[in-house]
Amino acid sequence: MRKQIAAANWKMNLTYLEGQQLLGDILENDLGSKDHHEVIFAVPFPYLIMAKEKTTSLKNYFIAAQNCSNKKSGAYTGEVSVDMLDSINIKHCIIGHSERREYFNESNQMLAEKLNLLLEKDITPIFCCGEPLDIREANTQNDFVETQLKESLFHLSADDLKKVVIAYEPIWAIGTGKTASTEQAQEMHAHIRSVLANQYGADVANEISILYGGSVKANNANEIFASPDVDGGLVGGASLVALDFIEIIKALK
Ligand code: G2H
Repeated sequence: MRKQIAAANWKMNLTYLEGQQLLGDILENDLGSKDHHEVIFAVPFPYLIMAKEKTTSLKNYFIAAQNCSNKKSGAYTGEVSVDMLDSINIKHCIIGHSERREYFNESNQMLAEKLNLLLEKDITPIFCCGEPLDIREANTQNDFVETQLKESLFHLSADDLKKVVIAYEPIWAIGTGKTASTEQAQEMHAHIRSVLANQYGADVANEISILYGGSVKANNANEIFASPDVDGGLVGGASLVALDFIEIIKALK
């Protein structure tokens, strides 16, 4: 079975102490023990080492950065490099979240550069894609997402592609309380898998975990995750409440 993943994206929320408390509350339930399950916490940069220390002895729990630089090193004030993440043993990193694409002008090309740097260090990229509302209303979301995938991922070898986790996040569903319907999610996840299959073959495409993101909550995770091509979720708001995120972990197939 493909890896089923519950990934928390804390975004720019919580103080250090609040983050420590939240992690402690979730980890004392140790829910990530099924072999094909992974629980990932994408925490702000200053909390990475603390979070890493709290999870190192636990199976199937991982800590992710929420972003990384597309530059290797040098005079880029305020940036955090892949080598820095590697040096503190971080093994996952979100890239291309729509908030970064929109507010920080991240392009598909820039994300391809980040992917290369991450894969060189054997860090799993959680690559986000997804369409804005006007594209959904024009019913051109399949082409839009296909272009994101092609321009950022298709230079990779099949072996490298297999290391990538994809997160489909329709922008109109992020933090809005609106979720894609299970049919809309399944349809797009199947489309993403078929785009990958056309380029890399069905065996490769079938190995890739595709997460859904956008207002995943404790009360809708079961239904969303049940779809055959949905392999878990990237969760924002609901990952900030221990009991809610625990329910979401429990909803993994
Ligand atoms: C989408 C998601 C997490 P939320 O951005 O990446 O956030 O669950 O708050 O919609």
